[in-house]
Amino acid sequence: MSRTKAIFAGLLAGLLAGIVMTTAMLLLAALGVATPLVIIGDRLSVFIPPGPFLSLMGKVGGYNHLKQLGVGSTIAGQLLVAAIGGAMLGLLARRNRARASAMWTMSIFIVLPIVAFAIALWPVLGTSYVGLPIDAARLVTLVSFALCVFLFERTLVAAFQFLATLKIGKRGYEFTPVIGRRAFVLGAIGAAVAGGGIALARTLYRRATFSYDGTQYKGRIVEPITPNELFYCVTKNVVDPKVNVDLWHLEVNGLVQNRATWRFQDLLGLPAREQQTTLMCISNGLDAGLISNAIWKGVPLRDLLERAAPLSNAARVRLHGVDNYTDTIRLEKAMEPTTLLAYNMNGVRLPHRHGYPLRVIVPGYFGEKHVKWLTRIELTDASAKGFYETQGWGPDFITPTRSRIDLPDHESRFALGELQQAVEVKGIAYGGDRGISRVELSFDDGKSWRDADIYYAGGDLAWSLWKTEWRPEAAGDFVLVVRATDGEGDVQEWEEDRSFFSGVTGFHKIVVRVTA
Ligand SMILES: Nc1nc2c(c(=O)[nH]1)N[C@H]1C(S)=C(S)[C@@H](COP(=O)(O)O)O[C@H]1N2
Ligand SMILES: [Mo]
Repeated sequence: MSRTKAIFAGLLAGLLAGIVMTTAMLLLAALGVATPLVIIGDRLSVFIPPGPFLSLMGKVGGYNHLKQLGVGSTIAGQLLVAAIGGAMLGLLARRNRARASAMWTMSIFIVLPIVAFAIALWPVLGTSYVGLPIDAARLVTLVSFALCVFLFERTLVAAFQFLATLKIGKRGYEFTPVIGRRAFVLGAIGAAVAGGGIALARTLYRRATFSYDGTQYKGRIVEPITPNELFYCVTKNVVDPKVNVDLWHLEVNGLVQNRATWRFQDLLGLPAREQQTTLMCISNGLDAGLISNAIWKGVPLRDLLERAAPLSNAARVRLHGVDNYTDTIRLEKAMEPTTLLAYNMNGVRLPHRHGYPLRVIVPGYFGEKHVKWLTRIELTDASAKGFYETQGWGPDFITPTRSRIDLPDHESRFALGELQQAVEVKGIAYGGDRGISRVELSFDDGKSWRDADIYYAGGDLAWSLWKTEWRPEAAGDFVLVVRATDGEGDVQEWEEDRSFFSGVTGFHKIVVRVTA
């Protein structure tokens, strides 16, 4: 068998086996199992610092495109590695038939990948999009991966043997004269399987988060309480979990005296608390709408922690979602009565995209800490870090005071002669868990200020809504600026030396053009 023919047969067999394996992974993904297609991205993204992360995001056109690129290149990379693996098999089989025994191919193409997979992806193996507890999820992920590589190895060997015919003797595999026809048959099989894979990928694409990830809530539509369908949404996932509550449970473990697991029904039986709390993403720009307000109902985290009895060296609480997302909060913050394990949002069960069946509410902290699809509460020492924190966001995640003008629109125009009534100026003001005591407006880019009317006071943990009437007296370009004072009397400010990755501070400004 010539060297070229051996490589060609191996490449083709490898590619076919790669397609079969990828299709199997897509099928598993459709069943809610974590596959390398997405968890490799999860594992790698924590190593990208926020600066390069954002510039990469900008280059590819946003978070959703970055995720698509991640999955796409993982599939492409997988097929490439599969083809190279096949070529390797071709070369070795040609040189030494004994080395291509089942023992050998199984070690190289099954055992080695499983070991590498388990080691490299250990932190993200406990992922389940149907909500299996972390340890069970890790086992399912590993067994599923093992199945995929087994399928790869068997397909590879069978396809290679189909292309090459065994000849007795030391010369190993030998091609039959009909290799062209056989290659065609294999190609047809590959195309058929790839067709199935593409159909599966389409189904998954429809289920993916692309339609709603990055949803903002701002402008004319803003009300005191954000309706669930309009609540801003951010997720690291390509396909979000859809938790089956019968498979799911909540664990409390780590540095505690009494470990515990809770079923959803048990949590519903505990004394509940209802509170209005605003959430805002750390990446929310001054004029952006990654901020919303809802009424959350659930169990204070403290009630579960007290029963678990944290050990004296416990300093932080690590919160794990079923999607391998984690974040941590200080134990003292976790013990505050307003830090909730929420199961209701505006009077109904949490929608899937907002963390069904259970999420954490941490008033006064950026959205990152409000872990969705919560499945484990782990008491840890002081060094534990979360997903975005590992990337380099933070460090403190406490929300500074912010405000935004929702009406009129930036760069809107009014003609003095046509203005029958005053221009309505309105917006939001948010002071973390400190509340809002005052809102002021400037119509001259901050030179002078006047009070706006707070027409909806959301309390300490939520935003307040304000409005004021404006009667421009002359034509010209006006720069409108808003600034809020929190409940502790601190005026919103621009912290010059604060990193963008700690969440921006400053003032929202708009330009309004008034013509004669
Ligand atoms: N499990 C999990 N929790 C998560 C995230 C995630 O990707 N996975 N994203 C976080 C981020 S970055 C934000 S801003 C908030 C958004 O919550 P929302 O989509 O309900 O508005 O959820 C946080 N909790
Ligand atoms: Mo976020």
